[in-house]
Amino acid sequence: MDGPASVTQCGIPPGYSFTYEYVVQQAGTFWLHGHDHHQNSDGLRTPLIVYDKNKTPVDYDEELLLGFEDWFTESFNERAKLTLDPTKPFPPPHGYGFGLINGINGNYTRPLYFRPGLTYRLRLINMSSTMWFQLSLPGHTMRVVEVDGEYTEPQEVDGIDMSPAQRYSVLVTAHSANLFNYRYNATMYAPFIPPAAGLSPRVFIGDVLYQSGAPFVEASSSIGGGNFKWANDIELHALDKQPALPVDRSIKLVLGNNLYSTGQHLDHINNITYAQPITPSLYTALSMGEMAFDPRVYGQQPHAVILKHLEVVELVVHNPNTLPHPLHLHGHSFQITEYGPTDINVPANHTALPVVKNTGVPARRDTFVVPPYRYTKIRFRADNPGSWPLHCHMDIHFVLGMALTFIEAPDVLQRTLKIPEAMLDLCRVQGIKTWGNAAGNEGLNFTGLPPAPLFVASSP
Ligand SMILES: [Cu+2]
Repeated sequence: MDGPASVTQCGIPPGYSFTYEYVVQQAGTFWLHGHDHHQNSDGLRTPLIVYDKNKTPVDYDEELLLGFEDWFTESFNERAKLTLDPTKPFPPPHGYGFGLINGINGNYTRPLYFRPGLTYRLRLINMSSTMWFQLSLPGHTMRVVEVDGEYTEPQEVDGIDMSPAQRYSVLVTAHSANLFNYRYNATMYAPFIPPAAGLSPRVFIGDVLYQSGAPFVEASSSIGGGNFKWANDIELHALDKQPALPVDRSIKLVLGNNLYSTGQHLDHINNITYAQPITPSLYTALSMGEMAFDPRVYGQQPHAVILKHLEVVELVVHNPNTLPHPLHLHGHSFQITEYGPTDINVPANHTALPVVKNTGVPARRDTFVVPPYRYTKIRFRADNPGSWPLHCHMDIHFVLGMALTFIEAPDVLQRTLKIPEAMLDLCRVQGIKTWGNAAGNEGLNFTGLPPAPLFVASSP
């Protein structure tokens, strides 16, 4: 019931409907979105809040939601055409996105209404396809208590900085008197989009209203400057105090963008540029018997990595590029254990930042950033049999192939999982086989699957 097209199911065809039924196992701040190509970029997305069944482990009086989105005047396809054309300027005309907060132009979003003395849980969700968002409430203190659906020990910060797909909950206690009103500051930016007055970054100033008519307290300190403290996931600790897992297997992944034999510059992980199989990878895992352990049956471009049931996997993800990549792993929360400098293709004039680790009680989350010329290490236990994508959550990078597929415990899957007929029907009505290898054939016969573009090592 995870949703990604050609991974766990066939997409819902136009004019059809499908009901997702699943046991909710995790409370927290989530969102849902179309997961076929660039559907998220074109707006198929919405917040999804899961409340605790029992008492919430952090105390607050009320909660407020701020959902952040980027919005462009062109469709994804129109924008991609301009962005990927090396003869066109970057960003393309109108390429500076607009920012939406709670679904409307962020300049017109309803104020946050505070009552004196109450503690609010602000749920923050960045549903953008491309842009980062920062939030601060000058004159108030924030305490981080949740990251991507995982509670953390409360930690005081001045601001939150979210990549696409990341979420946070912060507690804010209102002042005890309602003599003044305040403002919040939401800044939309992307580390790779050049500044342009009023366009990048785009700043949205919203009201924090205690009493209408009361004077506003203007921000005295500069956001992001001096001692300003952003939330930093490597410094957070899981509330349940789960220690760093002992690693059974370490997997090195290198992110990149290179020239391929098609003449295009494509994104890749370990030189393989992702493309969807014909038969969803999960159905291949279920129907190929012993061969389900052979990564080749999933096809070359779906880039299957087979995980053994219950092994603790460490991913060491290197980013020898100038852009940060926000990577989302499906099916797991993972521990954030280390950031450090990559040793791959580093320009001579680059100043390496030091290694930072959290191998005591790390925070868990489901979307992590690999900054430029850094690596990030994460750990998780392969205790959720399935087929789970790892992919960049900037839509353009996902579309260009920065993704792979973890095939987790196919033996356990084959013993325990039965796909509902209504889900298989989504494939049948589209003439897609629900068994066999990536091409819907026996063994290693891939007739019908387009050939994988070849990696060309040296870019012109
Ligand atoms: Cu990316």
